Amino acid sequence: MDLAQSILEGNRLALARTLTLVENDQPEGQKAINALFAHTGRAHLIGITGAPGTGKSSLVNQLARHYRRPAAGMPARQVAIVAVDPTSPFTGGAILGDRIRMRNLSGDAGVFIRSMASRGTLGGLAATTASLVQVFDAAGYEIILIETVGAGQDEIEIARLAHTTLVVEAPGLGDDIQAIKAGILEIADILVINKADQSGVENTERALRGMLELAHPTRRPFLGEANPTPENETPLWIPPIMRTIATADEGTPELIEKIGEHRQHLLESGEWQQRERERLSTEMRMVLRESLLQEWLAQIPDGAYQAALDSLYQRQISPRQAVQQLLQNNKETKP
Ligand SMILES: Nc1nc2c(ncn2[C@@H]2O[C@H](COP(=O)(O)OP(=O)(O)OP(=O)(O)O)[C@@H](O)[C@H]2O)c(=O)[nH]1
Ligand SMILES: [Mg+2]
Repeated sequence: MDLAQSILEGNRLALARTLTLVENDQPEGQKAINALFAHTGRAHLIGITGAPGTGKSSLVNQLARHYRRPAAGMPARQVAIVAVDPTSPFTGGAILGDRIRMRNLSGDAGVFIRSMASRGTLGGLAATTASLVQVFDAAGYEIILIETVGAGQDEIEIARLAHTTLVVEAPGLGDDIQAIKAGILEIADILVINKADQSGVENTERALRGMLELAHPTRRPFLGEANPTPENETPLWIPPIMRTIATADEGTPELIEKIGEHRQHLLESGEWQQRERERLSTEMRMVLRESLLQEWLAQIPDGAYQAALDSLYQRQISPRQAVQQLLQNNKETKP
């Protein structure tokens, strides 16, 4: 079966098989991506991240339902959900929990849910997620929801993949400013206070607002400086704070509207195209670096790399000297 062709024809089995091949870094998976790549670039990638247990999966579930059954006049969108779980071996239960919470979506052919357990081998979690997303994009999934847990380097890298990133907080957690990692606030396009049925919502919102002002100070002209002409400036997006109750499906339509506004903002400001280009160039650079390294390592004399490392470990040479020596020796030993 030609996987790429079958995927383009809407074959879900081919899609599932390709996702597995891609996740396991199999050459067949890469071959499919090569054939599919021209069909990518249409999906809206939406990242959902935040501390464990804030209700991300419940929220993703509601978002997907609304995208499938939109308000009158809007077309239903095909939705893919990628649940990224970097600590999977230890939290197998959490994945199962996600599957159960998302059960009211199963049976809908317009939704495809994928839990990602492996870190992949080439380029790590972010690179593997990027590849999976490309497959979904080509397959015609217009909305791709990517759920990640926490604020580690992996999560931030994955968030950079998304066009729109939602950072989900819950009352109680947000009261402690220390609990909100500055890094994760920086990547937020929309802040969501979920579990708005619980007490402490106001405190959380106040804390978030305070942090937002630090992260995104509103620009005022200095004394004597001409007022910046708004027409000439790229409009600034200040992350809005939204409240939701995912378990009662409250606030979801408003959240979807904000997500749409953010998309519109990206398109009108030119940031959409800029983000796409940055992402693609980063991906190409990553692959190039890795390929050059592997190729070069394969053709240097046996033991040369280890010898350089040993000298380095004994502090006879610095890391730069080690590299210089390797590059030099390699040139000299070439015919
Ligand atoms: N009261 C209340 N509970 C909620 C709300 N949203 C989710 N929950 C509950 O919070 C718990 C965690 O929800 P999940 O959706 O699994 O949270 P998560 O952020 O995906 O969790 P991890 O993926 O494990 O980090 C579940 O018991 C949900 O039923 C809400 O708006 N209000
Ligand atoms: Mg979850």
